[in-house]
Amino acid sequence: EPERLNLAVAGMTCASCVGHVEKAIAKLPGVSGVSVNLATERADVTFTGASDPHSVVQAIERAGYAVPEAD
Ligand code: 9UX
Repeated sequence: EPERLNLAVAGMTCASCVGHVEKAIAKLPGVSGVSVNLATERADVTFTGASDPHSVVQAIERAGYAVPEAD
């Protein structure tokens, strides 16, 4: 059963930023779907047990963006 995660992503200023974040998350093992929205500044991620929320946050940060503390 896939899990879903919806996270705020800070620092995206253009459409290419969206692509960078999506690509970074999609590479993670166990991620079966990712959709990043520039207007809402949120990422929706579908994943299985091979990944976890912390890995997703780390991937976003490695790509040069941030996940606000509250999210
Ligand atoms: Mo979004 Mo960038 O502008 O190098 S991809 S800022």
